[in-house]
Amino acid sequence: MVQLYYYPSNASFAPHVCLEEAGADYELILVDRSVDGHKSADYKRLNPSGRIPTLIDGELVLFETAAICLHIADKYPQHGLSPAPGGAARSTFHKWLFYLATTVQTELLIWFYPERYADTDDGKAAVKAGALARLRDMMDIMNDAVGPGPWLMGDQFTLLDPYLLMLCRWSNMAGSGPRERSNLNPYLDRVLARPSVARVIEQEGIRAPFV
Ligand SMILES: N[C@@H](CCC(=O)N[C@@H](CS)C(=O)NCC(=O)O)C(=O)O
Repeated sequence: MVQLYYYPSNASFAPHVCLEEAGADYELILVDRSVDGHKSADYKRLNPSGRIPTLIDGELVLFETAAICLHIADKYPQHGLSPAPGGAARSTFHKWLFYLATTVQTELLIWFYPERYADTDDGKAAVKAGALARLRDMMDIMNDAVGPGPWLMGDQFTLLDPYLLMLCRWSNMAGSGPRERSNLNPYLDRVLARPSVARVIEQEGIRAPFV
């Protein structure tokens, strides 16, 4: 059985949805952020970055959200959480996965942790304002990318969809207005309507509205 170290509404959300989509046999392990559990020596032995999530699958210990989602997709290929290797769809899928993980998610971390980039209150406010302006541009890009959907990859629901849903939730907290975008707005409702997503929201005890 695989184990997912998680905290409600953290980056563990997308892998958690992937496990549900795949019908996987898994165990959730709460990392108690209220006592900085993600910075404990025991946790950092698994994930030296001291961040959430981490996935254990037998001898394999994985961190990095995108790598964990890809591992689940590869382990349960019958659920089609990623396009088959070798074609244009797979390369397009990689493009969006890297964009979400390395550009959008990173910008969100700058908005959520401005103290890592500036010391003064004014400096932190400037860091957040810059991140928010870039997040607005990114929401425009993702709005165009989603188009009429129904999913980011068109007809195929993939791991990109819970990933983007999760980032839109955080981006909404930052004030970038994903719900104000004409394609993203109905898209978010479609992803939220997936039974797997509803189960994860309930299991993690996340209050409505999600985004
Ligand atoms: N690139 C990492 C980022 C993970 C990450 O930043 N997780 C947040 C929670 S959403 C975290 O653990 N933050 C605590 C910290 O940065 O100290 C990933 O995708 O797994």
